[in-house]
Amino acid sequence: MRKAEIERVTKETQIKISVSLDEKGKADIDTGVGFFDHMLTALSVHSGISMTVKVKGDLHVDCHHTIEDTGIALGLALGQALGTKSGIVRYGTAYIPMDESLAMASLDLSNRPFLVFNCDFTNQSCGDYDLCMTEEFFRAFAFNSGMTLHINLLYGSNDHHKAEAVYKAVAHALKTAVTENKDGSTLSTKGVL
Ligand SMILES: [Mn+2]
Repeated sequence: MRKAEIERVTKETQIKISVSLDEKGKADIDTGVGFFDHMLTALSVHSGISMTVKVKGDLHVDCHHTIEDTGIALGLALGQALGTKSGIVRYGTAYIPMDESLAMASLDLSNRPFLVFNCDFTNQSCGDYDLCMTEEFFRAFAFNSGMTLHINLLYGSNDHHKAEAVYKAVAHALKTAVTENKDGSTLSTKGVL
């Protein structure tokens, strides 16, 4: 099962998203922001989570609403697909290099939304993607999926590499965390998340 579909429409964005946790990372992404499509494709392929993401946003303003609202809807879809979050590994941590850059992501599918984000960019944008939206995307994604998410860029110089290493590190941490555990139990001393 482990699937979900979300449709979210506001005056700023129209979003349709579906995710499937057990269908091998097939990505069909169109947000209107090329570099963001590149990042979400990496998130899907490297997490092993199939994602269809179709967004029509107010790009005549800038990319802010499009990226933040995609994070909200994708987070809601992930949370819905995970249900009670029982029967999964729950935690994941990954270090991912991309050439000179090294990113670490560590996450807990805990229903305790939190974001720690330590990554500075040199430039304002990659293509029409504002790099400051990386933090906004992951905040929306973490808060709407019920995830504690820590992102640290250890070092790097090229902004494209830095951002891509971050998205891929989150993807690999997520891949581990959503894996079903053998006995289907809830990994919590409280017995419930
Ligand atoms: Mn790239």
